[in-house]
Amino acid sequence: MKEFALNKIQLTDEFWQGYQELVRKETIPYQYQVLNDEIDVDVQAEREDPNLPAGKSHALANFRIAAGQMEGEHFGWFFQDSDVYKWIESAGYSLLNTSDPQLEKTVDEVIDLVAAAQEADGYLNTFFQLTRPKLKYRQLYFSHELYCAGHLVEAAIAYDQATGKDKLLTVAEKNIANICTYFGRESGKIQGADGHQEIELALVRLYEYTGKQTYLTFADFFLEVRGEDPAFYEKEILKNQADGLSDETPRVDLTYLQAYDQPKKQHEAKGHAVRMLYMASGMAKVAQHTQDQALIDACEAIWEDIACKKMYVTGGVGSTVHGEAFVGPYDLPNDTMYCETCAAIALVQFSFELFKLTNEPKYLATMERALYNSVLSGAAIDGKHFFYVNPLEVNPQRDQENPGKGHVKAQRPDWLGCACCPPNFARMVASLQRLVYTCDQEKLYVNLFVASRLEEPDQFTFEQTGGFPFTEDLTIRYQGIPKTLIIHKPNGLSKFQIDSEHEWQETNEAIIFEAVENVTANIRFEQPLQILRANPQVIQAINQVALQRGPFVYCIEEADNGQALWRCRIDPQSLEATFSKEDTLLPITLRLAIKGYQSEEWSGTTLYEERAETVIPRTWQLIPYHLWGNRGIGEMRVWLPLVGKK
Ligand code: FUB
Ligand code: ZN
Repeated sequence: MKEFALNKIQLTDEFWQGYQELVRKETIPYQYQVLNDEIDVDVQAEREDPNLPAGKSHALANFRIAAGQMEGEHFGWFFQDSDVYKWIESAGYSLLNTSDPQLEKTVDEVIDLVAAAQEADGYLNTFFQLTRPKLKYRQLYFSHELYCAGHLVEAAIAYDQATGKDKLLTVAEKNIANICTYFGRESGKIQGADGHQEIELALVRLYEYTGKQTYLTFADFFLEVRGEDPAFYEKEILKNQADGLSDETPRVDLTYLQAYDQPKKQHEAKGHAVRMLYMASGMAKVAQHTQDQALIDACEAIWEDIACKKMYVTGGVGSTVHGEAFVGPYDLPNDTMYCETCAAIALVQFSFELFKLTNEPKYLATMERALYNSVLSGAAIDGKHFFYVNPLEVNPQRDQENPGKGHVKAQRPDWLGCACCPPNFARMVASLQRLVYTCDQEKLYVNLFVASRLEEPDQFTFEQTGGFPFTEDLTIRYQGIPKTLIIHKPNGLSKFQIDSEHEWQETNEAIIFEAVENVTANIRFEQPLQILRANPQVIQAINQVALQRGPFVYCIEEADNGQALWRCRIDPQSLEATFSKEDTLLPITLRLAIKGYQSEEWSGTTLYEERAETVIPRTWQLIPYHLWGNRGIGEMRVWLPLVGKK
């Protein structure tokens, strides 16, 4: 199964077009100003640690210094270059959607700068160029050189697609050629993988874009070589010491790096969440072309481990700040977790690639859960403030007093010293339409209810119209060569009613029109409120429920309900729910009011006492989770405790 080039899909969806416009008009210009240090913004460290870079971005300045256009020193994380690449990628997609000569000119200038910073042999990484040139490709246990190269490749493809300008693609291919001269199976070449995965998936994309087989071969190589020799990084460190190049003696955590074994032999999600999911996306992409059964089995097992044991109801992943990582099964704390925006984006990506690999609809359900909740919560509604960590429960005062929660912020900062998430959010939203459709020889798959028009010249047009998730209907029209339409049903919809002159079949997951040439169908459905419980092994959610409607998980916030949200109590039997249009947070969203209870105020000063809880009736106001944190600092929670005795 394959996806469509972005320019074949025209979004008409009010909700997603709104987000794409926000990214185009606000996020992309703002991010450029931050990367260029033009505006005075509060650049916060991602967690409380005085040693972490903060205060400014300096990402473009690093390129200017490397290009010899400016005096100075490298500043910021050793992967700061990738912020620029992801910004170019989002600008590329945005230009594909809407032409903008001023933005294009700015991107051209940035690309000229990137090209100027590249060394004659193709090497490009401002951190190593400016701080430790003798250690290029020699500190893979942390380096991110190939991670940055991967993001460069993805940016180059987006910009070439959008504008037909291939200058960045030339830079990227030259950089990859440089990597290929140093890495490989031949003797004397490096037989190890980068500390942070990304190159694997990017090389497959480059293969798909250029048709050059060598890129697929190298993607496969980087997956084969990771963990093949678990002592690789230790040897690298010792060699640097022996050669007098570095006296660093870091502890290498092979689990964190997913280098304890070869990826195809890994069957659980372990270690750093973004690395894990970028690697898994690369595995699924390689397997689409090689049909390597070991890789397919590993991908499926890793995904099951995540979706059935390690994912939050919001689609967030990464239960701990320690190593920004996965932990054991069912351990899903709501207020100390990580749930990095990049990890949710990576889960969307991995699920999508697995769907392309297997045709299994369960992957789409997870993709949708992460997309509408943990990904969208990554940015504020002004498009200029960003979460790195996406908690499910916040109590600002307690969080502030607890050093174990230093990473949990109740308000999205202007920017982050480690700014991987903000431009990742922008590129995901700007390229959203790529997730909506896929196809194979006979079938067209409609993966999401997102109003849009798909045109495959000389073959077919497909259109879906409707206001999902804010209305309960969808009209589809297909015209063209005979195709089977598989229309995937989004999460939590029920009672489908289909009007069409053509026959259809309905399964739990999809509505199917077999081999049609010309079909119109009106689809109506219900979006009931879902009262979700977690598997009881998730002890953090025992005796609590989460509320969801369509794709949106809901939360309660202090802004609507006052403080002490822990006093909220719910009775699923008598929970009367009313949805109403809300237009102060987004042009459209649905606010939810539910009849529940509030627990008594604990009178007296005791900490423990034998007493029964009493409750009084109370209405609680909820908003979609992705919109929390847009109205000042305050409490928030997703899981709501069940009432005991009334
Ligand atoms: O290391 C690059 C990115 O920065 C990771 O993917 C994020 O988790 C953050 O650590
Ligand atoms: Zn991130």
